Amino acid sequence: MSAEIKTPWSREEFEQKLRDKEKYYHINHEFHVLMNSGKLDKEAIQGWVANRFYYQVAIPVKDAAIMSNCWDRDVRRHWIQRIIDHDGTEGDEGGIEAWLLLGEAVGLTRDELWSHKRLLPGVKFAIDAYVNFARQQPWEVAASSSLTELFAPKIHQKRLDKWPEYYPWIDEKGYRYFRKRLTEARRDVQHGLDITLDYYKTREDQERMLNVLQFKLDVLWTMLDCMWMAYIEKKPPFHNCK
Ligand code: AHQ
Repeated sequence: MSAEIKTPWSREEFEQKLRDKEKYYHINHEFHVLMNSGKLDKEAIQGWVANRFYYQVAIPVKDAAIMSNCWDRDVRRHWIQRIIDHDGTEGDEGGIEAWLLLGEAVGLTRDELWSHKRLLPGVKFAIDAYVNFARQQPWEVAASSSLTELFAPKIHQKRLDKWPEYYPWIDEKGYRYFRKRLTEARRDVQHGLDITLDYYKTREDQERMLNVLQFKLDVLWTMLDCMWMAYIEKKPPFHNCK
């Protein structure tokens, strides 16, 4: 029997298929559900901030890996902005600095964050898998894996809406990062979407892209699974191996 010839989705259909993946976004992970309903204790909030710091410092490395594989000057002129947004420049200290302020706002020191001493092994494995994916895949494939940010503005807004009410002990200087990403994520998503909708031509390629997006959704979900064990179950790795 000849294989069924599947016609490619239109740009609009393809974009909708990507957006239909929102149900797997980590805003729906029980850890975020507890966080955004005020049910996390201080240790869990501090653990999340400390573990996510590794993700924040990995993003510019991931974006530099994408650029190192990209020969298209115009794409690089756009993509480099993502590195600047996190690493900062003279006068605008950037997202990593803003996350360090979040760390101080929840009662951690900058050294504690930079030491990564609270970084859980499984969180590191998930994030390293994302960076290595960006190193090894064609730059367009790695670029398209950033499209989980289609769903990110909602999660940043949720934190800005809920945290002051549920966690009044957190200094409001910590919220700078979430505010910053509301606009940056929307701009990045437009560029990532344009690249993605242009690159994946055949139906087979388009369906492969859905798996690329699922890989990144799995990275984000797995990070929170590890944090659940450590900060909700209070069972970090080797907790019972005395
Ligand atoms: O703060 C986030 C960020 O800068 C990025 C870059 C982007 C990428 O290149 O993969 N993804 C991403 C995300 C950020 N924040 C996460 C959150 O929950 O605060 C969400 C995450 C994403 O959706 O991939």
